[in-house]
Amino acid sequence: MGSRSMGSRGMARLVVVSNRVPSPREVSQAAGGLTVGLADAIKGQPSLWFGWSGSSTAREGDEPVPTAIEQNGVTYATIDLTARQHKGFYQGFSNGILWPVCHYRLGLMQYSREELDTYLEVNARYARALKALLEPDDTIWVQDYQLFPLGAALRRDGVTSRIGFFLHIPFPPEQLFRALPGADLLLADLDGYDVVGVQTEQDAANMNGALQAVGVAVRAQAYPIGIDPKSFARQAARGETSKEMGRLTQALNNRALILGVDRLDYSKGIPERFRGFERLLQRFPAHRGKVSFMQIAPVSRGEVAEYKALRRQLDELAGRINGDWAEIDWIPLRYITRGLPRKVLAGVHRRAAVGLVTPLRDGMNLVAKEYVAAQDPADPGVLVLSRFAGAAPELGDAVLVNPYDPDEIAEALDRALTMALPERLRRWEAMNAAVTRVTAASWARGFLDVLNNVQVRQAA
Ligand code: ADQ
Repeated sequence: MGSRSMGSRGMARLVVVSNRVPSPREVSQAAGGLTVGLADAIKGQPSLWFGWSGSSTAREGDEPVPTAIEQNGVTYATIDLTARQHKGFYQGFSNGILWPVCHYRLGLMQYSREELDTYLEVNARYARALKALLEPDDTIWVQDYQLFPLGAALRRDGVTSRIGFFLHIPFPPEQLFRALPGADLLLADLDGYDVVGVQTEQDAANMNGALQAVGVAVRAQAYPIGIDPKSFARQAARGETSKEMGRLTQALNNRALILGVDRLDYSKGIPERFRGFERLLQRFPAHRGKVSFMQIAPVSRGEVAEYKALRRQLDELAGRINGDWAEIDWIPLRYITRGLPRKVLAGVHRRAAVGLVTPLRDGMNLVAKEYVAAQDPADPGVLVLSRFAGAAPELGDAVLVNPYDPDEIAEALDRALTMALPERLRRWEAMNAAVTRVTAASWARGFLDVLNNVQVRQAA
């Protein structure tokens, strides 16, 4: 087996690199999938977690000096960026260019060559700072779209260790990705990795098509990510007896709850979902006054123009739908732009008769898996899920919809709200088996077992 199973003396150190490094406290209380999976992977073995500190106060021209803290055998090392680097690398190329392209939204890409250059510059900066911290036996695992070129940058600096890369977001078809100026460069840089992982078979096929088209040898494989279903189910059951849940019960007044939970992001299809709910009220009058749709969508990337526009659009849409449909004793749509504590969120999931998860495109979508894990096994709710979520192939027993069609969302909602218990049970059991089969921990283990078994490269 790989070096993870070797005696502690020979155990390779695991080096995780991600754009943001969680604090030791965030790791110990890890709630979201990525941190849970990685926290589990680093547990019990010497590890280093490297990335950006969150500060953009570095001075132009200064070489970064990592700040390191150690806790429970894990070293957390971070570097600062300059304000210019943060803007060009993070807001600009990562979130304003790569994010829309990878989510099939070429029209939203605001390309600038300067931002591509800053992206490459910051990746080279990460590589230099990381190299100084490396030991010969390290296994390096790079996370996500902010760091496509990091492996190649490390190789250029002479690093021969095993390096893996996992892309958390979708990878679009070759023709679409290669419309991005600089795409071929990013694809060529993937050759710096020994193992490249993506979420789904579709993403792997797309990426491999692109790699083949530019003559790059490395190939991607699907490693779908999961959650920690046991702990989420436990939190959901516990959350049910909380004070907040009492208030929710009162507010619902026996109405069925439809729930949406997402970061406020245009990839999540929230406006389309609001329209789908409105179509339900228009076309299926029996539900009027009997359902309550709650959308929890904490603001994210609030400084990027597209996200500001989306927020305005949702404010307006929510106001209009409520204005058109509310009664003196009924508000159809509740819209919250703040996050909720994990326990409360899990309890709300359990309470919801319908989990409405309709991204236009999503790498995986952990919210869909969390909704399933949170259900009461004796009386589960129904998941309405976009065909374009990475979770759809695993959760084929959801009511699947095309999220661009409000009528299809309305029909799926009607079906979910009227579904009899035996069908709900059958669907939930199949989905729960899938959510239990692939967890955050098994995802990380699966990837690292492959990575730890590749041949280490020879020094050039
Ligand atoms: P995200 O786009 O952030 O992740 P998702 O997979 O749904 O999407 O994960 C979000 C996490 O944040 C979930 O654990 C969820 O519970 C939590 N969260 C969301 N809204 C919240 C709220 N209102 N309050 C509290 N918590 C909230 C990216 C990719 C996904 C991929 C993941 C992991 O875009 O496709 O599944 O990485 O690989």
